[in-house]
This record gives sequence, structure tokens and C-alpha cells, in this order.
Amino acid sequence: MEIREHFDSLARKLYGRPVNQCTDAELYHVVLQLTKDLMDKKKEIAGSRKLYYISAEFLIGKLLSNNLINLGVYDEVENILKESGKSLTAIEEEEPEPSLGNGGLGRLAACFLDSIATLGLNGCGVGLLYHYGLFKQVFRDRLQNAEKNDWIEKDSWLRKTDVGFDVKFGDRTVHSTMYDIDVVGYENGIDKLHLFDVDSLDEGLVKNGIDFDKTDISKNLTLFLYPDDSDEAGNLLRIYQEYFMVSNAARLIIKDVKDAGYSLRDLDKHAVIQINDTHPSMVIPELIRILTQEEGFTMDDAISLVSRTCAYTNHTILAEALETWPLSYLEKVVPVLVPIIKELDNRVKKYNKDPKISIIDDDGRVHMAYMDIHYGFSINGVAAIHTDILKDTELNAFYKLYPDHFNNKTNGITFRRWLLACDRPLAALLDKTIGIGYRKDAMELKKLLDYKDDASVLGAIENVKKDNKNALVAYIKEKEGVDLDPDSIFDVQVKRLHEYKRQQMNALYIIHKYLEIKAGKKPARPITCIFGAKAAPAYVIARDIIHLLLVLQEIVNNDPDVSPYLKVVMVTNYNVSYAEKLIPACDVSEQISLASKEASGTSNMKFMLNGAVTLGTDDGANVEIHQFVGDDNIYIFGIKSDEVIGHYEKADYVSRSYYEKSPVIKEAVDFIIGPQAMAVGNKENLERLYNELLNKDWFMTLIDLEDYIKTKDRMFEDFEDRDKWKKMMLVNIANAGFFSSDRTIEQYDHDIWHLS
Ligand code: 26V
Repeated sequence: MEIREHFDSLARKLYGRPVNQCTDAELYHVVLQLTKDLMDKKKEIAGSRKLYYISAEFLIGKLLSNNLINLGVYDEVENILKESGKSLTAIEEEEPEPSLGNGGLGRLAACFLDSIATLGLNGCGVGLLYHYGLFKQVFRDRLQNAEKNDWIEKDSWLRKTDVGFDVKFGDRTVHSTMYDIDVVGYENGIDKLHLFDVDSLDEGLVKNGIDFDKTDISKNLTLFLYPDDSDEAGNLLRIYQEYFMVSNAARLIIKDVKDAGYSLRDLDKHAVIQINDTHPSMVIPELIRILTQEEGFTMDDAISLVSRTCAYTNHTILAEALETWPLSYLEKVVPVLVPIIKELDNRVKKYNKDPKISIIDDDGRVHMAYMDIHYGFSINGVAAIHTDILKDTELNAFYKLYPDHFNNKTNGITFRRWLLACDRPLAALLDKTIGIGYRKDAMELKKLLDYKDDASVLGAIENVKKDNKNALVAYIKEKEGVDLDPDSIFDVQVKRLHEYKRQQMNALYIIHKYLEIKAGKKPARPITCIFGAKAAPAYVIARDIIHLLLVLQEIVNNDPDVSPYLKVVMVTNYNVSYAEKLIPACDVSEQISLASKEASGTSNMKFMLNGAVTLGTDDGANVEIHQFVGDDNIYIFGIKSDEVIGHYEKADYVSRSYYEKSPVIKEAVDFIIGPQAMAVGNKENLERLYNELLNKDWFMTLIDLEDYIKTKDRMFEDFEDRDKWKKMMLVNIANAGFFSSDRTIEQYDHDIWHLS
């Protein structure tokens, strides 16, 4: 049946009306069904060897437009709707966004699934079906509040399967059900995302906001992603979640291998497991347990087989984010794994006494990453500098032991979502200018360099950006009630709120600019500072930083002397859908983490691809972006990662000395507790943040502040040289090809997975 006929018959079947008489909400369900029907006709990707990408997060975002693009029918569906006076963009707004991730790590997993299917590789994602995912952010009295995100509708992308398993914890047994989401590759077949849910879940457990009884495991297991882990009950719940995830994954893998008629002795030939950060690490002892206790393997054979099947990706060097679980917690939640983990630890200790590489340390804590490294065949970092830091510093003792196991896989992003879907005008311009080859081979974007002196192409790129900024202005007006000037410079920092990412440094720049303007020094062009960020509910300073940003928004935007030249807006509930609107409209991409701390970053790649210019430190993938575009097309500032590491080693960074030395820094920091801020904000939050900056500043905000101000001002001046700026935009777009996740996945496959 033709799409058009199918469309009409679905509308009549579901709602008894033709398309033009349906509401947008109804049409969302019509297009959802249509898309699912089209996906059912695609072949499932198969093969004798399969990748299991296990991850606590899959930040997939809305799926409708992405799936339509990958099916190659977006334009057709859009036209059919248009003929009935309907808009596909409006219908997309009806789709609820799943929030199955925090930030970069989860979004990366989603980009990877898109690329795995696009490359026709036999792989699947395995994770958890969180009913409320990450919290929905609202602001009240300039403070972040958390509400539940109720995203699962009766009719959705989820398909209930008849696969389910018993999962035995120390104190209870629960039963799971597997739900699938189809992942359609760009002009290719279908892979699956498998999400496990617990049958005994009780949504009624959630009282106000996101509060619930953290001890009622059978009823709460898959309610939320990363529930507050500031207390023991929260930590235990995370271990319950992690074991639930990997126990189901292990059962699924074994079932798949057996169903296909293979011997479990050949597990490593038919399955490869990618452990995404340490949340799924318990899959190693769990598989060893099943093989030895249920399948007749010797311990030696089981360990050797599992070690040839598992590979680990590290996504952070932040000590507080590297999981170490007390043995006593594991004894309570998963007592069956404890003897296995002890056995794995004993084997390490037998041949190497170095306490730095022990799985179980002297305090009885289990270092999950160390278990992955000893008992996996590959460990990778996510950008060149990050992998080098792992090898040279953080994991140096392991690198000396297993040099061949270490490898780098610089992250990537799917161009289907982050260009073809979110910036259709730019994609259309590229199609017209360099042909459509770049859609399959992202390196073809380089062809754009032939046009770097072509006034008409440069003008067209500028016009696309203008249109995108206008669209964002309208959206922010509607959502946040804030008026923005589309002719101003759009300076955007969107990412999880964390001190190492240094949103507070950006805030200090805003204070500095505010004071300058007040003193009569006006910028050549108005500046709009846009933020989007959620803070972990238990991360007090991160919430204080949000408070400061909202206080600044209030002060700056309501000051008639300043607001014509400077505006601040912190958008509510930053998520994938918001990113899809913000990124195409951005001029200046803020990537200002303390060098060495941001493993990669991936929004830096998205911004670049959409023609923004990076203002950043030599950190994560910024380093590689810098190499690709050259000194003239990026603004790099701040101390380098070896200097940072040196300061930590010597413990010689004293933030107060920078404050005392520099009147510019002093003035900006003092503003936080000055009368204007205090009149709008809360004494407690502002004083705590002020004291933190002055007495601790663990992520060295003040060391880089002056260089940041200087570089940012130079960048804003350069924005006025329109020819120069437009060329920078073009050079950034043209050099973004390397950052396609198709390239990343080809490398994973070539070096680690060996699927094709
Ligand atoms: C750790 C923790 C520990 C404390 C409780 C909450 C929590 C949540 C997540 C994590 C894992 C942090 C790892 C992470 O998200 N890394 C990010 O991975 C991106 C993809 O590789 C990378 O681009 C970012 O630079 C990196 O920060």
C-alpha cells in the first residue's frame, strides 16, 4: 500500500476521521503507527557474532523524525501532512521524550545504536526501562526542583516481548520482562534496544516530586535513573539496579547463544560485550558464576572465556565518578557474586602485589573499573587526550601490565539526528553545494572547503544560522517567556551542571560584562548567554550555581542600562529535544572544562557540525577539533592538562591568591554576595558558592578566568568581521566529518568487536 493510502486508512481506523480533521495529538499516533508499520517491513540485521552494548543509559530522545529520516520517507510524510494543512514539526512536539540518560554517556550510547544499525552491524543495546527516567527540571524561586518525567504512553515505540527472567538478590527474587525498541539504520535494517523492566514495579510509590521509598526494591527498581545516592539506601538501590541489568543481560546472551545452536564454549566467538562505563561491570562475575555453577565450566575456563568476551570503555577520570562498592553492600545485594569477585581479586594479588591494581582495596571496597581491566580484553578512552591520561597517569599501572589492551576511540555523533534532522536547512544547503555523498560518508564534508571564498555559499550559511536563531527566539519566548534579540551573538553552554565543566566561570564573565556595561563600556554587538543544565539533586554546589545563573538572569535582563547589550537565559529542563533547537542556533560553543577533566564532550562536535565556533580549553575532543580546524578557526584558552595535573600533584593551587591578585576577579567574585545579588537571591546559596570559590575551587575556576575573559572578548570582536566569521563557520562544518559516530563505530568494529 502507498504511504498516502496507508496514512489515510490509519487515521480512519484509529480516529474515524480523515487526516485533515485529526488533531496534532491524534496525528502523532497515526504517524507513530505508520512508522512502526514501515519499520516492520525492514529486515532484521543478523549474523553469527553479535555485539551486546550494555549501558545504564540510552538517551535516545524523540524517535519519530529520526526514524522517518532513516527510513527515507521524511519528506513524503511531511508533504502528505502539508496537503492536509498539518505540520510534521507540530506533530513531533506531541511525542514525549524518554529521559533514559544523564548526558554525554547516554547520548553517546544512542548515537552508537544509530550508527551500528546504519552500518548493518549485528548488535543490540541492553539497559533498563526506567519509568520516570531522569527527573524533569522546573525552577521555583530561582532554585531547581525535580519532578517525575512520566514518558511511557500506552501506545509507544516500546514492544513488550515474552522474554523475562528471575533475578535473585540476597533478600528477594524478582521477575523481569524485556521490552524492545527497534532501531532502524539509515537506509539499512533493524537492530534492537532491549530494556528490562521489573514486573512488580509500583508507580504509586512515588509521592511528591521524585520522593519514594528507596528500600522497597521490588516496587521501585526501575522507577528512576540514578536515584539520589547521597545515602546508603540510594547506593544500595543503584547496586540492585546494576545487578538487575547485568543479570538479565547475561541470561539473554546465554539464551541467544543456545537458541542459535552454538556451544557456550564458543561464547567469545558469537558474542562480544561492551561494558559502557562501570555500571554494567558485574556482568563479568555474573557470567562466570552462571558458567561455573550452572553450565559445568571450571573456574579457569569460565574466567578465560568471559575475559575474551568483555571489553570496557572508560568515560571519566573524576575520582568521585569511578564506582567502588563496599563489599558489605555487595554481600547484602548480591551475595552470590562476592566469592567470585574475591576469587578474581585473589588471582590478581597472587601474581602482582601492587595495591594500586587490586580489585578489592584495604578498606574492603571493590574497584569496578579494575575488575573490567583485569578481566576484559580491551579498555578504551573516548578521546585522544583522555586515553593518553589514562595510560600515563590514572591507569598507568594497568597500562604497564596490559599495554596491548589500551586503545582510543574518539567519540562521535550521529549526523542523522544532529544535522539531517535538527538542521534541515543546513542539510539542504549542503546537498545543493556538495551533493548528498556526505550523508553516507561524512568525510565528504571536506568538499565544502572549495567554497571557503565563495560569497554566495558563505552568505547562505549565514542565512541558515539567522533563520535558526529566529526560530529559537520564538521557541524560548514561548517556553521561558524571555525576549531575545536574534541579531545578538548567541553564546551557548549546555551540558550537565558540574564544577569541572565550569558554568560558574561563564557566570563570572557575565558579572564582569554587566559591570563593564554599567560603567559605560558597551560591547560592539549585544550578547545573549544561554544555559541549559540539570544538577544532580544531591549535588549542593551545582544547585547553587544554577541559583546564581537564575539570579543573574533576573538582574541583567531587568536592568534597562544593560539588557539592550546583554541577556541571560537559563532554559528549563534541558534535554535532547531542547538541544536540537539550541545547537543549530548557536554562534559561540562554550567548552570550558578544566583541562584534563572532560573525557571527550560530544556537544562540542554537534555545535561544530552546525556552524558554531568553539571557545574552549585544550580538553577532551576539543583538542582534536583544534587539530582539524587549525588555530585560526577556534578560540583556545587556559592552562593545559599537564599543568593542571601538576597542580593536583603538588597541591599548590590556592584560589584566594588569584582573587587577591586581580581586581577584575575580585570584583566579579564579590558580586555574588553583593547587595544586588542578595536582593534577588538566597543568602545561603550565594554565600556557600562564594566561599567555595574562594576557599576551595577544586576545579580551578579562577586560574583561567582572566584568560577566558580576554579570549571571549577577542572572539566577540572577531564576530564583527563578518567575512572572517562566516569562513570560520564553513571551516568548522567542513572539518566535522571525523566526528561522525559512523567513524567511531567502524573503529570499534575493526579493533574490538570484529562483527563484519
Ligand atoms: C557517574 C556518576 C557517579 C556519581 C553519581 C552519578 C553519576 C552519573 C554518571 C556517571 C558516569 C559519568 C561518566 C560520563 O558521563 N562521562 C561522559 O561521557 C561522555 C561520553 O563519552 C563524554 O563525552 C564526557 O566528556 C564524559 O564526562
